[in-house]
Amino acid sequence: MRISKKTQEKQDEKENGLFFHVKNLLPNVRPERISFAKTKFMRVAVVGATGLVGQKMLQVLAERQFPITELIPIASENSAGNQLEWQGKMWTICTLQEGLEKSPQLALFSAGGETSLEWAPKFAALNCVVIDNSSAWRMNDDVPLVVPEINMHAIGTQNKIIANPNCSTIQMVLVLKPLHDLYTIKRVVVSTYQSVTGTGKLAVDQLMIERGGAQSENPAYAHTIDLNLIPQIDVFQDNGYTKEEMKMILETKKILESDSIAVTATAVRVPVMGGHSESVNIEFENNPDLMHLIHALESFPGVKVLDNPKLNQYPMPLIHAAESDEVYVGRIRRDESIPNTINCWIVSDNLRKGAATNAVQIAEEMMKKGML
Ligand code: 2RA
Repeated sequence: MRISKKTQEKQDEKENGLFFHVKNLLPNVRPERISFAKTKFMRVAVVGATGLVGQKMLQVLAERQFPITELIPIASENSAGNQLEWQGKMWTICTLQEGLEKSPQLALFSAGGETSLEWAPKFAALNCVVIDNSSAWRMNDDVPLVVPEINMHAIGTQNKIIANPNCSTIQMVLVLKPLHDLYTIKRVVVSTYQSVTGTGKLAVDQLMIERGGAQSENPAYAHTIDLNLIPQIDVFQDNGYTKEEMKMILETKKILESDSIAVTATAVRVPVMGGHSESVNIEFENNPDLMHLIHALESFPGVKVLDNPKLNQYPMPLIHAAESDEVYVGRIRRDESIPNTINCWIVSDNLRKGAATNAVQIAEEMMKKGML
């Protein structure tokens, strides 16, 4: 599916002339393969292996040829004992306790905050590196919150639990980072348009059942999602913001290592597959040069600029982001209502760069540094 999409894009490129500001449209560049010879054993646990993110983690581990000698898929007691196929072999799904007893060197957790709070320290105590996709550890001062292109330096040899940021934060900070380095960000105003895949299988089922004209008997949301928008992601906090909005605010400051960046967010669930989208207004201390700013984005790893208004080209979740590891940015323009400010539109596959790919990249970088 990815190949045909890229082929179509290349065809479009030929027909329309060169895309403005597009670095390249080649399929994702995979990192150099980690030498398997150097890694005699790599027992890797995937906690939450049957969920949407867990399944994507397995897909990304296989695609990137992460050197695994033993896969330890872990899921709920209900699934334990079932077989799961991965890389042409059958692997038995374990409980957390069974997985712990297999003493993995790496565990990718995506099974919710409570599971992570209880079990991540138990795995870490056995010298296992835990990369946790829940929000449980993200704001803990002793736990690095990492996007590899930005702050691998936050991980020290003492860190056994590493937090994977929230999906909507990852795609935003990848765009903010090169711009903050150039012009110093004062304030960010973001509104999100988040795919149902961010909630999980139940939400995808709800959308599809509603699209078929029926009502889900076990809905993920309190409201209809098909042909609707829900301006609530996660639970409300005392200040009137949702937990998702507060994650974006707090995690951005931690990853960019700047308490002075003011962030305000409105997070909205939309009946969309393929990725999360964000309308982002960024105010700088210094007046940005738009061409220079675009060049900085084009040069930043993991970011692709797709911005050609004359040809109606801008990033879209289903068309560009789905099954891609890139963070796409377009609609880059000055906010003419206020000095030193731009608007842009950021789109990325929330299950890949927003979750699985980022987690696997952290593990790859730790291996390269001899931390794993
Ligand atoms: C969502 N950000 O989209 C969440 C998933 N981590 O609901």
